[in-house]
This record gives sequence, structure tokens and C-alpha cells, in this order.
Amino acid sequence: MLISDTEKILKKEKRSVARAITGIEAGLPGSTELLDELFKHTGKAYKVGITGPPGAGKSTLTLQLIKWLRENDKTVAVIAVDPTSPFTGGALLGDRVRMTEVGNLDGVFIRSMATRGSLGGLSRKAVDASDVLDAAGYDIIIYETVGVGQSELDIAKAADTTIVVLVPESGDSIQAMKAGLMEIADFYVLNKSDRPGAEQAVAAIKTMLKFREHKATDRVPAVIKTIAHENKGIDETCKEIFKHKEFLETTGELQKKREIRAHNRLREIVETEILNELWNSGGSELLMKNLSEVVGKSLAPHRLAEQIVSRYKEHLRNGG
Ligand SMILES: Nc1nc2c(ncn2[C@@H]2O[C@H](COP(=O)(O)OP(=O)(O)O)[C@@H](O)[C@H]2O)c(=O)[nH]1
Ligand SMILES: [Mg+2]
Repeated sequence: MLISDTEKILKKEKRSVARAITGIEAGLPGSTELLDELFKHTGKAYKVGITGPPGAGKSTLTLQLIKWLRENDKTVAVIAVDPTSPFTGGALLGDRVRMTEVGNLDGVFIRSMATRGSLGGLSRKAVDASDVLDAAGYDIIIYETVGVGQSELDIAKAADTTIVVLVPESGDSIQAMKAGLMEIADFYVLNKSDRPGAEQAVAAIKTMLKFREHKATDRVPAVIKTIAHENKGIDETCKEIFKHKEFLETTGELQKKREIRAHNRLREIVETEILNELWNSGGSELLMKNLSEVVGKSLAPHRLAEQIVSRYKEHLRNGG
């Protein structure tokens, strides 16, 4: 039994799309079969990652991008992975009402995914969910993530264009560099540029970019100033997305990027399968049974690990 109706998803029926994503998130049986069916309808959506520190204005910016895209006849789906995001409920009531309103618009789908408990598999689930949205025919898929952990970085890397959002507060760009955000940005948005220090912050980001290792032929990422809640800089931001898209298409980089992603995705699926089987076919039991010996120093960790792996190999020899 499939977890949702393929035909209805292909017709962009929001309830069926939502049900499919819920099933994927929960890992329900039948979700991979649904993804199999949808797969041949994917590959058309363009994916945009929006990442940066909490409170930088990512959700506000996303809302404005949605409006711009709808005015330009593009349908948009958002996957928000952010515990503090208005999309996921950490915000003021007013913000949540706005999100719901926008999410109810025709040609717009907004979905949050929980970070609680499942960080490891989150990027895989977000990518699976985006396959549903892609098959449903959304032109643009936006991933909003807080740029803090590895898992969030992985999601940002699943995008065709990644935007890093920073604010004028001093040291923000240094923090971003430490968090690995500088390597993944295709361009920068300096939001809250109504605040003091905006010019200095732009200069700091540009200096940082100069010192970054790069080939002479590399594209230098743009730095765009925005005031998201006043809709300032949104037009420029959207145009930069499409400029970057064109750059990727004409240079063949888009194809390369997608090949790398397909490769990584395959590895991740296989590795997850193997790990699940290893732990579920007696590995967990063996670990728990002998853990006290390791703690009590009578069994070395490498020896217990060897036993667990041997047992898994034996399980495979016996036909899995
Ligand atoms: N001053 C100022 N405030 C902004 C701007 N953009 C967003 N905000 C406010 O900053 C707060 C955090 O925004 P939000 O979009 O939730 O940030 P997120 O955590 O990055 O998604 C909200 O109260 C917004 O209204 C801006 O350009 N200037
Ligand atoms: Mg947010």
C-alpha cells in the first residue's frame, strides 16, 4: 500500500502532497515505493537553499521571495528545517498567521520538518520530501535551514543555489566562516541592512571572500543588501538566483552538481540500510549485553566491535 495517491500528487493536490511528506518523515512502510513511482517525474524543480544564523530574517526573506516568484508565475514549495522558525512554530502568533496565509495561496506549499531526534537522517528525508514536491510540479523548492550543524549544511548542499543570510552585527561573518557557511554560499544576503554597520559588514564579507582560496576563473559571489520586512533588495535577490541558475546551466556545472548529489544520495541510502540491518539483526543486543564489561574494563572496545561486526557478517552469510 502506498502512503499517498500518486495521481493526486502529480496534480499538485496539497493534501496528498502533505500526506506523502508526513509518511516519509515517519519512515512509514510504503514511502520508498511511493518515491519509486514519483521518481520519473522529478528533475524539473530548481532548488534554493537559504541558510544563516537564527533570527537573521530567513523566514521573512523566504516569504518575500515567494511573493516575487508567484508574481513571476513560478510555483513555490518551502521545506523549513529550523526549530526557531515561524514555519515550525517558534515565533510570534502574527508571524505564524502570515505563514499560514501564504501557505494557503494557490501555487504555494509550505512545510516544516522536525529537527527533534532525527538529525542524522534529516537531510535524507528533506531530499526525499523534495522529490515529492518536484514531482508535484513546483517550479522552485526552497530549503530554509539554520546554518549551525552538519545536518543543516548537508541540506543546504542539496540545493542548486545556496544563499547565506547574514546581518550587520559585528563578527557575524567570522562566525559564518567558522561554521563552514562561507564555502557553501553561492551568494550572500546582508539582511537587516537598515541597521548600523551594514556597509562595514558588506566590506567584511567581501574581504573574507578575497582571502578565500579560489581559482582566477571562479565566480565571485555577490553580496546583496536587503531589508526583508520592507521588501527591499528582494528583486535583486531573486534576479541573482536566476543569474546563478543560468551560470550553472551554461557552464555545465548544474549537471555536475546534480551528479555529485545523486552519488552522495546513493551512498547515504546504502549506508543507512546497512547500519539499520547491522543494529537490528542482533548488533544492538550484543552491544547492550556486553557494554558493562567494556565499562568495567574487562573487555576492550575494539574486541566488542569486532564481535558485533563478525555477527553481522555471519547474519549475511546465512542469507540476511
Ligand atoms: N530590522 C529588521 N528586522 C528584520 C528584517 N528582516 C526580518 N526582521 C525581523 O527579524 C526577526 C527574525 O526574522 P525571521 O525571519 O524569523 O528570522 P529567521 O530566524 O532567520 O527565519 C523578525 O522579528 C523579523 O520581523 C530586516 O531587514 N530588518
Ligand atoms: Mg526562520
